[in-house]
Amino acid sequence: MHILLPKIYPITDARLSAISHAEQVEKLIEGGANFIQLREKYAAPIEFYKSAEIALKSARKHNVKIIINDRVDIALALKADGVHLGQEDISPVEARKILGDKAIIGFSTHSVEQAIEAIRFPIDYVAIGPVYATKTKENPDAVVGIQGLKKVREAIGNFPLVAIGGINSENLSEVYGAGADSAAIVSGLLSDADKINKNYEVLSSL
Ligand code: 3NM
Repeated sequence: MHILLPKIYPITDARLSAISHAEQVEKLIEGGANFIQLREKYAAPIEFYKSAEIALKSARKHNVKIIINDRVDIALALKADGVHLGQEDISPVEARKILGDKAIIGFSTHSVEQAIEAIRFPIDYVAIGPVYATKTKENPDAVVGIQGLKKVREAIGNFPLVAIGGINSENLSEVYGAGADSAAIVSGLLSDADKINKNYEVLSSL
């Protein structure tokens, strides 16, 4: 099942923005976002669950899709629109069994080989990264670069492809030029909470 990805795919970060997932979602929606991933690497599962529940309520009011990072259980419990899985999370095959046909399932890859393997899974999009150096992820994989992104695009045909890692207004056009359908962005969107809506507007107009 392939989906139509947004050009800009925001991913929340409560530490970096210093505001809640729900507040980030509201600001992103003000800026025009309609597809947002909630990512929480530090809080306890109960805290993430509660804060995702509030974020999801405001998303629902605006018909905005919410994808939960890593946690299939939280996505299922909250009836979120989908889940984004990493190489060390439960397999997309199991996630598909749990969440059903309608769920959106994304899968992170960090090399051409992983991307080729990924498209055999029952997923809706592949993410490749980090395209550029990033400070947002702890222990990131090696930078794949624009050349790596191009190679992934060539290897996976027209499969929906998200680029991630160090993307900002300056390198965005290069990322699309290399074949990404969508750019997933954390720090380039929300490191200054007061500018989140404006940043989304600007990035999505490029
Ligand atoms: N995943 P920023 S890089 C969450 O390579 C994440 O799979 C990556 O944040 C990967 O836009 C990354 O601030 C961090 O660089 C992206």
